[in-house]
Amino acid sequence: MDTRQVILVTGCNGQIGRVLVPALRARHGNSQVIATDLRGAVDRQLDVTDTAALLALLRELRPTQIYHLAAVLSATGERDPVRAWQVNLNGYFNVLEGAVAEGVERVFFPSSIAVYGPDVPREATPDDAPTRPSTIYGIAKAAGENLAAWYREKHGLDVRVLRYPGIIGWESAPGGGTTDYAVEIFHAAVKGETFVCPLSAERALPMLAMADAVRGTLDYMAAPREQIRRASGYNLGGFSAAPADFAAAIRSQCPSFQIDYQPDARDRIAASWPAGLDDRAAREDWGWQPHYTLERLSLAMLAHLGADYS
Ligand code: NAD
Ligand code: AKB
Repeated sequence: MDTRQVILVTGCNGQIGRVLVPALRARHGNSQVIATDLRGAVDRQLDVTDTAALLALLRELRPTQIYHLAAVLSATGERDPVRAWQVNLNGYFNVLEGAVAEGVERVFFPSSIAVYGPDVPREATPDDAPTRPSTIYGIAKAAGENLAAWYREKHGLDVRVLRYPGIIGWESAPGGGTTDYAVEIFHAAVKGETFVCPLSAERALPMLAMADAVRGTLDYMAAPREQIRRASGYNLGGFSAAPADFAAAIRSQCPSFQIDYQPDARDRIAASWPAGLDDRAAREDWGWQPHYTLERLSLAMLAHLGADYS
């Protein structure tokens, strides 16, 4: 691989981009990372569905790597499937085509536990479980995984895929996802508010600390190509937790915390997803190891968000 790295990030102003971009800059240097999004604080504005604009930007900047974060998440996607498909699949296709045309070496595509449907083992779901998703978001992510393998095979493009669980961090706000509640619950707790939970009490999902997700992503992208045996991606596990588990972890620090369960459409989406992931392949192939448990992450969330422990 070229030692000169110029890294383009799409969707930089989202929950993950706001943490990943500073981490990329710390590793590669400020000027080597070009952060793009539709609006907000960006180095360059970019709508990934605008094929001509995307190609022009790639031609101008000649990135060696692209971290393609731009997306419409699961809950929003079910309400606006046309936009979800345009951004999540057509936008990604534009990135892949542009990457081939402009000689990009490596592309990161964040997939999701949403690729799995209700017909897989819910506990420790294996990488090779069938992907028959029930959301438009999951359908686009599953197609995206297959596209990654196809571009690797046909064009030699080094597309790398991680299936993220719900990501939880104090640094940034999530938007439009089914797992957003797992961040919002901590914000409610530190404000002393009752949290109205959109998932039922025992609806367990795989979760992962933002710090682990960012470190794992950078390590995975830096791993030598021969270590990446799975062309269509890896499960990235952290821990499994249900809303009642988060409530208990918060109550151990904030005994007066209250939660009111009012399951909505997000609970039905969550019911179709795994409760936990088997991520042994990531551990064996490129050394993945999460550091945060539910308890450790809960303490860190409350400390960073400024919980009043009285
Ligand atoms: P987010 O919704 O917080 O941010 C997405 C960003 O994409 C936003 O800043 C938005 O402005 C931008 N965007 C939307 N449409 C665009 C377009 N047409 N052109 C350019 N930018 C556009 O998402 P996130 O949580 O930061 O997730 C980043 C990636 O990781 C997504 O692909 C998501 O599917 C994936 N992922 C996230 C999680 C999670 O828990 N956060 C879990 C699994 C996978
Ligand atoms: C969502 O809930 O849509 C995301 C995801 C797990 O892909 N957080």
